[in-house]
Amino acid sequence: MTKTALITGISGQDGAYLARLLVDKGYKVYGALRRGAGLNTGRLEELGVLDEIELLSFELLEYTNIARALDQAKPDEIYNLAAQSFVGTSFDQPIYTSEVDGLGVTRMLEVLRTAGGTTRFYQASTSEMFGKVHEVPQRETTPFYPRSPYAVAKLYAHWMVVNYRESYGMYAASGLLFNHESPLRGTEFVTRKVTLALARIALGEQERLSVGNVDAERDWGFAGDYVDGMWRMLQQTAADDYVLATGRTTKVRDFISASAKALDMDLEWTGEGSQAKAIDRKSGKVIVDVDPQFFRPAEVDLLLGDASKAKSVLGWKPRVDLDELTNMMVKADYDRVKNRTLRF
Ligand code: NAP
Ligand code: G4F
Repeated sequence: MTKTALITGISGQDGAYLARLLVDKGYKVYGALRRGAGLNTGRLEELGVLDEIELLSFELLEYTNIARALDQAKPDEIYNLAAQSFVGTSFDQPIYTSEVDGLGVTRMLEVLRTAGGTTRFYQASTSEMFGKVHEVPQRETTPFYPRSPYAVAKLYAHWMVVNYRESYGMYAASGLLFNHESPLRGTEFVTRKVTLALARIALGEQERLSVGNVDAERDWGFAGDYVDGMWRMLQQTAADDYVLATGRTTKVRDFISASAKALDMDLEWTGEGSQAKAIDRKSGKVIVDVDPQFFRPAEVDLLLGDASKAKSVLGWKPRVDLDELTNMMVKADYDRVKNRTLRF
């Protein structure tokens, strides 16, 4: 029998990859889309899945929109990917972020609970909840210490998922996902900001890239692998929480160097903190510097995940490593800039 899925946050990076995956598995997919000045469907078009899904108008702040989307889609599975997902913005918009990323999830759970039924629910939780980390690597049992309004809101939502599971027996799973990237990543996130800027620099369209804390370390994987993990979490006998991560952590400055290398640039770093700079050895030009406007009031210095539980229970493992991911992102941005096909 054909399964039906409802994906919120369909216009985002993960929404597009998950829609592609579920359509390929034979699902009927409804995508819940926020309508702004225009329809933000570029990523769905890039993966060739826009015409294979049904879009529903949806704003997570509107209780009625959630109820209507559930009524229209009658899904077997819901993937709640919608969120104000940029950590930096959460310091400027802490109340809005809490409303969407925190209370928005309670709204969804309440609508689901009162509707009854057997719909399975996936919540997009995050490694940011580990924040000022208590242990390395981080796993499902690691205590949380959120360091941003985004992470605090996501932690509230995570505990609501656990609470609804324990209180009402709902199938509600929480994915503790470490950073995952792709050519469809938003340009405000550091990996895509870097690959796009360096592609422009290589093509003579930009002089310099300015970033924030180049010593932050992240466990970066490929988004296409992580949506497969989300799906696996909803195929188990009982709902649970799982870390998805690669088990390798890399400094921002090393990601920048590797991206530059993929464009035939050879960077030499000098200075520390706000004085850090990278010079291209071939041209002698400073092409990367640090602008304190990109520092955060509180930083998550190091994330490194242990996905052993997902490996043993879900049979999940990442397939694309960071070197492949870097090359994939650099090539996509280089081609987009060169061919003037940049859309997001
Ligand atoms: P993304 O590209 O920023 O996508 C976020 C999506 O949420 C967009 O479709 C956005 O719609 C939608 N949205 C935002 N506010 C909304 C609202 N008020 N009502 C309805 N929709 C709203 O994020 P992503 O990287 O795909 O991540 C997906 C989810 O996983 C997010 O919840 C994120 O917090 C979480 N997560 C991501 C990562 C990661 O590394 N990517 C890791 C852990 C957890 P618009 O297009 O209209 O803005
Ligand atoms: O790419 P980022 O903005 O990602 P961040 O903050 O880790 O959050 C992402 O991953 C989370 C999972 O852990 C998700 F939950 C969340 O939704 C989002 O997808 O920043 C990564 C690191 C940070 O330490 C930041 O301070 O890079 C550092 N950084 C240094 N310079 C920069 C920059 N980040 C951005 N965005 N821009 C910079 O210029």
